[in-house]
Amino acid sequence: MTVPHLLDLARALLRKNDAGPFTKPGPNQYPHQWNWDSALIALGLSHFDLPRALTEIRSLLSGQWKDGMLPHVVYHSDPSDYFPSPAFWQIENNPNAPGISTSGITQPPLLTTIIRRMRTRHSIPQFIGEVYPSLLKWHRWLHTSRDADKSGLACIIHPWESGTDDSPRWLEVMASIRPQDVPDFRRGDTLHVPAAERPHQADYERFIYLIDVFRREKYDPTALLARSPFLVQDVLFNSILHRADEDLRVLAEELGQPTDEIDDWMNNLRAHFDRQFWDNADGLYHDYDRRGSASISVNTAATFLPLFGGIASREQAKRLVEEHLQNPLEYAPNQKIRHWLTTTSQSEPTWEARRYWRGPVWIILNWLVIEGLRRYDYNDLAGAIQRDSLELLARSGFREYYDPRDGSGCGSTDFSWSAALAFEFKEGA
Ligand code: 9WN
Repeated sequence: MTVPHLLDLARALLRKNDAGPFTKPGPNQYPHQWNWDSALIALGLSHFDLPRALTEIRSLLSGQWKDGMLPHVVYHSDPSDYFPSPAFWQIENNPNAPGISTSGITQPPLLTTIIRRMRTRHSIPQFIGEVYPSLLKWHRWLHTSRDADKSGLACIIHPWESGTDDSPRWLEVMASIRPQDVPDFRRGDTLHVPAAERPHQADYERFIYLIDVFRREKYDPTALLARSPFLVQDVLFNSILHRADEDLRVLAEELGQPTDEIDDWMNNLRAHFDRQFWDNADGLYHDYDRRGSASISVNTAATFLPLFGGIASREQAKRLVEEHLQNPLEYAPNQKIRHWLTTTSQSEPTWEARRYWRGPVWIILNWLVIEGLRRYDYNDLAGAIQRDSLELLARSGFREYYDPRDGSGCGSTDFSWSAALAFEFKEGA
């Protein structure tokens, strides 16, 4: 299939999933507005309908809490079979909740970087001026209400906040959690996707148990830092945050706004990043379990995100690329794995080819890694992953994730960010 034809299909898909003020990540599986999905969808839309792209972002920001928290889901639309439903979250018990239904947790802060990218291609000074205060407030919330040790590193309190929900990075922490009195719930996620491609029931119970803990604490940030059974400093989340801070700083300068506060966040995060995450023996970045005070030694593609964040040194980047990314026992294609980039290293015993975040290729991760590689001048490798990503999209359609062995599609069909990112991959194709 030619690239122009693929982009016609991508445009048609984003139009099809358009639900008025927002775009559904997947037509059946994900019928509401998700935070980092929306950022990528807006980027895709900006290639052919800038006003609609800006609407996507305004709709997401309409769900922002008064203290700055930008929720992982905004429920603009009618009831659906997605679980949790809006009512399940009980956000009305928090005085900062907005006047619209949302979840009570957040997601990786990709939005500012996406807005800056759009800004390099379009003249949107008025829009930037309009959204800047909301972005600043979100970043400030992450660097204060989620900073458990004054390190500039944000904590996540739920695997859903990582965006990589079922990653084996979370298995040990999840196993340490003993769910009690889990409220009755009926999973919606296995109605549209085979159960073998979704999280195990024991993990799902913990997902729901955590929400129950949070709603009992009325989403008070201090109480959640003190008592959430899941409290993790995540390499992927903090790399994206650092990159977003850099991009926020550029926007601030353009607007003539002060940058000292942003500089402090970045300096603080950089001063603590390696100490908390870098494992010099393995040449990998590992997440940190704050509740259990332990490094999480699981090898997943999250380890490459400091390239996207611009936090790795040249030497660290070299080790990540040469010892891991290009290693056929871990990430590089081989006899068994035909496609870039398996979410989890094949060397991990928990690796599974088709289960959600345990091994499949996700287009978002390919894009984040490509961007990171380009930042460190690994342009040939970035190009190879980009070509492979385009081939997957052309051959198997816009799916949520792909089996890295044969490229067949898994999870939701007609997945919006896979279509949106096709527009980014076309550059240099
Ligand atoms: C829970 C919407 C979201 C993505 C996440 C992905 C998945 C939700 C779910 O779908 O998570 O937030 O129900 O599985 O893991 O990254 O934003 O596409």
